[in-house]
Amino acid sequence: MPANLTPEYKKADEWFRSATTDPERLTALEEMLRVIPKHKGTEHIQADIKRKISKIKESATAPHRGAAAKRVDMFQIPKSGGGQVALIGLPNCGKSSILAHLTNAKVNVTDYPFGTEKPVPGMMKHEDVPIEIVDTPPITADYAAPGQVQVYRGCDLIGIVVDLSGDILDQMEVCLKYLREHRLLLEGDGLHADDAGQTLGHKSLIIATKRDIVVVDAAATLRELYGQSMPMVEISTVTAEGLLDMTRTVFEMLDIVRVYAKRPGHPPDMKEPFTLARGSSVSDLAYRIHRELADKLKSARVWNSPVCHDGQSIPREHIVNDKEVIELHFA
Ligand SMILES: Nc1nc2c(ncn2[C@@H]2O[C@H](COP(=O)(O)OP(=O)(O)O)[C@@H](O)[C@H]2O)c(=O)[nH]1
Ligand SMILES: [Mg+2]
Repeated sequence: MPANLTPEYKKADEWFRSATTDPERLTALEEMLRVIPKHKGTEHIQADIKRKISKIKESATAPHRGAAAKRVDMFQIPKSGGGQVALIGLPNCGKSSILAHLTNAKVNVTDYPFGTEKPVPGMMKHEDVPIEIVDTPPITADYAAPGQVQVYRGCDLIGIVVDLSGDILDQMEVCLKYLREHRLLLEGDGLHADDAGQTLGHKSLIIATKRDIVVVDAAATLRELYGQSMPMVEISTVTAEGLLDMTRTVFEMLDIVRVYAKRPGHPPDMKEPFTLARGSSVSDLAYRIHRELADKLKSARVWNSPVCHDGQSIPREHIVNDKEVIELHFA
């Protein structure tokens, strides 16, 4: 009996074939199983999908052994700082220049394409908040480095870098196609969840570069076409215009707050704020500072708060605000 597979199924199958990690493969397989027409002609395919699903699930729970488990994956960037933004863009659009300008990372800025071969993380700052930014190899209409998708899967925010002096529409289309194919945008398929219940879609913003050399107003066109769907900033790494706006927008989109911890009888540590997800409480802060101590948190006081007066006692449930100074008293 013919299988008569639907376009929907073929799309899921393509997704499976392009998937680069087991969690993504698993999600794609589950999608295939969900959309496959259920009749006799597809029974063998259904069985095959189920077999693949159990195999992945088994390997996920099996203890890792030998060298294979230890292999370092260069596309797996461990996170640090208040959040991680990963750049995506075509060759020469200015990705590496952003890192060269804002971080200490050693990147290759080149006037020829494909100067960046592997992802390179660097630390930029919004005021005193460190935010990690990841430079990546370029993508084109037909090529992206195998494994690159993992960088985007793991980040908090995707920065679509568009060279204003180039073909802006083509660049946007290539990036959006790649992100959509991998369910990385917060729209349509991006809302698809992985097996841990996490949506695959990520927030994204457009970083329009080379503002200094554009004559015609390409930025206005870009904003008109895509400004509704995501925030956009215009920058130049030559004149440094727009860079503060970029780091501020990234900070706001990360939905984090910074707070300064204070020990009773000591001045607050204003050098290194703690960054917490917006909506976190005083208990969450205590937990961040010291797991074991969190249970012993007795009381807390706050300064520089938009909702309390300086020195006010606050309960452990108090939702912390950006820039608050919090004094923690442990039993
Ligand atoms: N005028 C101007 N040139 C830039 C700007 N950003 C990058 N470039 C140039 O564009 C070329 C490619 O930059 P690069 O950062 O290596 O791009 P990547 O391939 O996306 O990493 C280099 O010659 C840079 O000097 C900018 O804001 N203004
Ligand atoms: Mg580069």
